[in-house]
Formats: sequence, C-alpha cells, structure tokens
Amino acid sequence: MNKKITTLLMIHDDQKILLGLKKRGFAEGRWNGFGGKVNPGEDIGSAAMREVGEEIGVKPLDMKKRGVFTFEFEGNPELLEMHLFSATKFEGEPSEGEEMRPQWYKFDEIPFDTMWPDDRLWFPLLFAGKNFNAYFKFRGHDEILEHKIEEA
Ligand code: 6OG
Repeated sequence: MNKKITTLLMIHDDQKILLGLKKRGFAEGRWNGFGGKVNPGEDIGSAAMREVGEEIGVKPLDMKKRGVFTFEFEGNPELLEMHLFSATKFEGEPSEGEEMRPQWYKFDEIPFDTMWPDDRLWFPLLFAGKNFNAYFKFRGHDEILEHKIEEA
C-alpha cells in the first residue's frame, strides 16, 4: 500500500495546549496541532520544525518524538503515516498565518467536538508523558471503525 508521511507537533505545558484552527484544505474547521506533509528526502523531525514555523512562526526548542500513527480511510488504498512530536518550549510568538489560527486551551477546555475524533483517545497518553503508537481506521472523517493504541 502507498503511504503519505506527515508530522504533527503538539506544543503544551502542564496546564494548557496550543492548538491551531485549520483555515483551509484537508480538515478545515478543525483544531489540531501543527504539521503537514514531509517533503521527498526531508528528515521527518526537520519537517515537523519547518511546518510549525510556516504555520504559526515559532521554533520549538525541546521537541521530542512521541509516536507514530497509521490512519486508514475506508475505501482509500493510501495510508497516512503521522509522526507525533511534542514540545514545551519554543522561540517566537505564535501568530495567525494563512493556514492556522493558534489559541491556547486549558486541558479541561480542549474543543474535542471540533477536532479529529481520534484525539480524545490519545491526548491522555500525551499529557501523561507516554510514548505510543496507534492505528485508526476511519469511515469518512468522523467515524472510527477500528483502533489500537499501544504504549511504546
Ligand atoms: P495535511 O492536510 O497537511 O495534514 N492529521 C491528523 N491529525 C489527527 N490528530 N487525526 C487525524 O485523523 C489526522 N489526519 C491528518 C496531519 C494536516 C495535519 O493533520 C494531521 C497533519 O499534521 C485522521 O495532509
């Protein structure tokens, strides 16, 4: 099967997380972390750094790898492999760009209803400092048919 490789960076501290509202394209109208497609020949960590710079103009200072997700969309032969990173320190002031509007959310006010439905299942592991790998099979963009999350 073909694979598309993407990155997702979650910037958070021990009380709040920085999310971005996707203003266009795939997942428009959803809050998520920052990231996107890895370019051919590009290192995955470098892609994660580049994307958050392009999207909100910040540079993570303590970025860590947290896990790899595989997403399958029913009826689509292309798998999406998403590399998850987190950071708690960064340089620069988060600013709105063409693609993303950044906003801080306290942990108990995360807008899960307007996020990818997988997020509410793995955010607890992210905040608990765990590393993990996950598989999700979607029907459309809203329904999870199967999933597996394994601590790494
Ligand atoms: P592009 O539009 O640049 O991807 N992404 C997902 N994130 C979560 N949490 N759940 C999903 O469930 C996702 N599918 C894709 C990867 C934009 C960003 O969205 C992430 C990219 O960082 C299916 O391809």
